[in-house]
Amino acid sequence: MVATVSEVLTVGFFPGAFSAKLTRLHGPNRLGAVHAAKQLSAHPISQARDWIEDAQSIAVLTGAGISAESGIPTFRGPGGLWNNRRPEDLATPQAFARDPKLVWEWYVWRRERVAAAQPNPGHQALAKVEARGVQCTLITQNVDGLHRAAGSRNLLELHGNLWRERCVVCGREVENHDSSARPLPPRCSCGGMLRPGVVWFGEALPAAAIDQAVQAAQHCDVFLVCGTSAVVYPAAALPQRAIAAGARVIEVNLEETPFSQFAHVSLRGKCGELLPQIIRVPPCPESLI
Ligand code: BJW
Ligand code: ZN
Repeated sequence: MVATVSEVLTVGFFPGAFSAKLTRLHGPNRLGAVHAAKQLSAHPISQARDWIEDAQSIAVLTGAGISAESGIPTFRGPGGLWNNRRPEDLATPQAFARDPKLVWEWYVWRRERVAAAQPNPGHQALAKVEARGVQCTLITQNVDGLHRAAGSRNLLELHGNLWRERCVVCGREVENHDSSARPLPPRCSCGGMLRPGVVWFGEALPAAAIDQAVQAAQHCDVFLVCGTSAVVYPAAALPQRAIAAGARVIEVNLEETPFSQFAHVSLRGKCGELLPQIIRVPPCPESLI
């Protein structure tokens, strides 16, 4: 068994202020010799760019941070949704059973914010990976639909979608983009209450989506972790699975997370600024004319 040495590099706030924090041995990597040569690359940004460019299969996990630059609040951290609200009051089945109107009012308020938002350069850079023709699975914890709006199609929405609604009685699912006033909670044609089509704490994730996400994590060459605090499971376990399966793992986050110490490259900064730097997009033929 041939082992490859990998370095964990962390970028500081100043260009070039990176340091090798840890050296460890990995099993053979699917990127093989090309990969081993490129790992000597000087700067973590060019290292990440090279790995992405050489990869035949890429998986990406995104969280609320990638939509922050579109004006959508994150959950944790400064200005986060959980700063002055308790998840137990708004994002559990028990909260909905107790006070469905309160829960719906919160989701209607969030729908209004999302309806006014546009995808940012972070979403757009990820959509371009797919458009480039490599195998790319975009796994998102976000419910805002901005990846689809940016053009991503091979998309797994692990925590559902803000615009979907599901009847608690007959299970019928509908998509509703109309945020206009209606009595809350809304009702299904069967008379049952409709609930937001998202995954709350204590609820199972959509089985097909999490199964495909695990497959993507275990079979990719490069796994990108973007704008997530990496504390909510089972999504937070995906990057670890990718590492165990031999993928190169790149984290992009404004701050250090519990996962940072395990990433092969951990880049500190905004998704909207760093992703366009590490995802090189070939120029369109027209722009060469
Ligand atoms: C930037 C940036 C920029 C900012 N650029 N970066 C103990 C007790 C109870 C439960 C558990 C427990 N231990 C484990 C559990 C399970 C639980 C869990 O993980 N809890 C932990 C919190 C401890 N998980 C679950 O309950 C899940 N279900 C489950 O496990 O089911 C088991 C089961 C099996 C079979 C049958 C039944 C059950 C479900 C989890 C659902 C999570 N739901 C939410 C709400 C979704 C709907 C909605 O949106 O309303 O999902 S919670 C919330 O957290 C949301 C997010 O998707 C998720 C993750 O957050 P995310 O995306 O990481 O955002 P933030 O805010 O945390 O982080 C943002 C990051 O971006 C930060 O790091 C910033 O630095 C960074 N950033 N700007 C780059 N511009
Ligand atoms: Zn119904």
